[in-house]
Amino acid sequence: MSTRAGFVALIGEPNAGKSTLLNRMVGAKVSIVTHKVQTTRARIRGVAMEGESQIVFVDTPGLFQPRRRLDRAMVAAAWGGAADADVVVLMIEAHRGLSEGVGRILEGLGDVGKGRTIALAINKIDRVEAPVLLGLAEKLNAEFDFAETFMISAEKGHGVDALRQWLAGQVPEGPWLYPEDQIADLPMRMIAAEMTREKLTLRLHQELPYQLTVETENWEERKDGSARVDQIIYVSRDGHKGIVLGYKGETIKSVSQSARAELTEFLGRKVHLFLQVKVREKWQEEAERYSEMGLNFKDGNA
Ligand SMILES: Nc1nc2c(ncn2[C@@H]2O[C@H](COP(=O)(O)OP(=O)(O)OP(=O)(O)O)[C@@H](O)[C@H]2O)c(=O)[nH]1
Ligand SMILES: [Mg+2]
Repeated sequence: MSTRAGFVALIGEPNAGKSTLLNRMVGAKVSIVTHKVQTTRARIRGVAMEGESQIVFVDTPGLFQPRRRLDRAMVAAAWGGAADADVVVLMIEAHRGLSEGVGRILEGLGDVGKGRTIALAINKIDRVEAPVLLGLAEKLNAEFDFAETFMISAEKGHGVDALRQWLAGQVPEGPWLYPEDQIADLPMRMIAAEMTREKLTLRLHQELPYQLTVETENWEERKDGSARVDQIIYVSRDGHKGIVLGYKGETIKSVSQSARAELTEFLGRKVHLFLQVKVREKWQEEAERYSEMGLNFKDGNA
């Protein structure tokens, strides 16, 4: 039997459940997930095997109307992911339906989607009744010519196998792109920085999660088999530093503990995690911050 392999981009509005689906498809937490919008900032690949097919899922930042340089770079990365993929899966939230944002994405797909297979995945079906779903599927298919429609719950796993099996038949024939046992290609230092950013996003309120970035500065393998990981949290204002640290350093301490626990589990060995908060007013205008995130600085040009 001949093998197949290809890229499947997951696109959609922020919070649609793209990262949750990627993690489920891959069977490991490769991409961070929070209940807040704009969690994912760059493209993250995760590899899934289905029969003789290797499906490389590409998680993308949510598509929204960008205001800042960082927003623009994120949205560009998402559309770039769609443009580079063999198959695009548009994910929408069942309970939100055909929102204005989804309407704008459908317009964008008119161009980017040309000559590409595009499927619809209505996610979070656990939140609505069946008749609502059928109506929504009909409405969306009247708006856009989807190759196939799936009703799924990325979180609970409903419908996910059917989607994966269908995708396995859609990716082109060809040799596998990654070793069979590889699930991700993000460098470990970046995965570790993302874990810390997830804990910060969960812990901090309002705009703050969007005003910071995390970088792994140093990674040292120790003789006893443990790893020492040093990370910097860049914030843009003095006041933000105080909030990230928290009263008597409580906030940063709890963030550090949960990030360390996750990293320890991921690596299967002891980790010493050291976090430092630095104020860097203009970090969102620094090219190096973008390359560290896996984004293209110039994509953010207005
Ligand atoms: N009820 C329900 N919640 C879900 C489902 N899938 C994802 N979620 C939740 O939706 C929220 C957003 O999930 P993410 O996977 O981070 O969404 P995303 O599309 O990657 O979001 P961005 O990275 O911000 O673009 C999280 O709280 C998930 O737990 C689902 O099938 N059902
Ligand atoms: Mg995401």
